Formats: sequence, C-alpha cells, structure tokens
Amino acid sequence: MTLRFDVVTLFPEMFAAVTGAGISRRALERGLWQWSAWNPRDWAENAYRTVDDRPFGGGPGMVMMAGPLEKAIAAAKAERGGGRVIYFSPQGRTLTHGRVCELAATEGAILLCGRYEGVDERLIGRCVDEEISLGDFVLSGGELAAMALIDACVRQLPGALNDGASAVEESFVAGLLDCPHYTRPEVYENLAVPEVLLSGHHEKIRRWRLKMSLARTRERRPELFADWLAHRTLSAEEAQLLREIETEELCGRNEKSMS
Ligand code: 9WO
Repeated sequence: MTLRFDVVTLFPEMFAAVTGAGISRRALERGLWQWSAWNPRDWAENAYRTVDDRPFGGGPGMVMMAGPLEKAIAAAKAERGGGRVIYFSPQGRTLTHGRVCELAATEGAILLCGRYEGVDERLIGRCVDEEISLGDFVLSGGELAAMALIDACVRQLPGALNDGASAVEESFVAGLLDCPHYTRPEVYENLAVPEVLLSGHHEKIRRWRLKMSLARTRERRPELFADWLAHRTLSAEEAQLLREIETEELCGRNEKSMS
C-alpha cells in the first residue's frame, strides 16, 4: 500500500515545489509515494475551457463551477479506486500533527484545491469528505496548503528521512516544541553557544534539551503545554525540570540566560 495524492488543481505546475525538490522529491524517486494532477479545465464544457463563473447574488470575483470539478474528482476516483476528498480552506478544521500521522498511514487522498473566491457549495456538499485549514489566514488558492499537507505526510513515511534521523524525534512528536539548535562558530557576533552543548556529556545534553523544550512550550504555547500535561504522568525528571524552570523564572531569568 503506497501513499498516493491525486490533486485537483488549475495549477499542476506549482506541485514541482514538492515533487522536484528536497526530501519529498527523494521519497517520490524511491517510490515511497505517488501523485497525479487532475486539471478541471480538461472537463470544461465550452471552447474557452471555462471553469469559473460570476457569483449568484452578486459581488466581486468568480466562483469555481461544480461540473468540471466533479468530473475531475470522478476521474481521479476511477483511477485510484475511490478515496477521500479533502478540500483546503480557512473554514476547515486546523491541521494537526496527529491528523498528518493518520493520513500518512492511509492510501492517501484526493486533494481539492480551490481558486478565486472559492468553490460552488453544492460541489463541497456532494464530494468533499473533509475540510482542512492550516490556520486563520487567506491564501490565493488551496495549492500551497495541499503541498504543506503532502510534505508533512511524506516525511512521516519510513525511509523518507536521511541518516537515521527519525520523524519520531522531531518537534511535536512528544507533544512539545523543539529545543534550540546551534552550529559553528562557537561564538557568533559575541554570542556563545550554551556550554553544555560543547561538553560532550550526552546525558546532560539530553536533559538540557528536554528542559528547553518544556520551558519554551510552557512560555510560548501555554495551551499546547496544558494538553501535554493533561495527557501524561510526569516522570520524576520532568517534574524536577519543571520545578527548575519555575524557580528560574521567579528569579527573573529567562530562556536567554538559561543554561
Ligand atoms: C478570496 C476572496 C476575495 C475577495 C473576497 C472574499 C474572498 N474570499 C476568498 C477566499 O477565501 N478564497 C479562497 C482561496 C477560496 C478557497 C481556496 N483558497 C484558499 C484556501 N485561500 N486560503 C486557503 C487556505 C487553505 C488552508 N489553510 C489556510 C488557507
């Protein structure tokens, strides 16, 4: 079973961003995932290949017509033998790491990318199984959101990441934000790398990184931190690190001076 994305889009060439570069390109070449583009223009009714029309009720801009989209979706379904249809819009439910992992473990989906002011609501009612948002902002179309989903899913596939790096160790996986990272030089513009990272003491380094993840999550994403706390039993080490973090805050120290 291979992850497969069938993308319904007026701009198939945009997808070179995921198919032609980086980790997702390598994974595609390794056969870890597949994709096809379905251009609704190929199912347009007239000689101008029109796929949009003016909104009923008036107002600015254009709306994508249901007919060509439904036919493009049907063609994709026929080739892959069914599949869920995901539509990308700010009206959808916010994408999470958990949903990405679920999707990466399926046969993939048909990704419907809207343009203009959106898609005729009847098409959404008839064909769309799930509506996904990346956050509270507006893009010019669903393509960049679809590519974000593809990239996030593909990097979860076994064998997609390089050199033993595992998606299981990244930011979010443990429900916490990532720790800070440093590379050479040891001093940059008078700013030194935290000493512990140069110590070669792997146990201390692991503990420091966990502490930074805890402190950052608590400070920057209190709702994420509350969730993390609620869904686990604190280890003795985590409890100790949190006490240290709280004490250091009371003394007026912040992340920048912590080490
Ligand atoms: C455009 C527009 C122009 C004038 C007045 C109102 C308007 N609304 C829109 C609009 O929402 N266009 C959308 C463009 C239609 C659906 C596809 N588009 C889209 C998807 N924009 N932003 C997203 C998106 C998807 C996922 N996460 C964040 C944003």
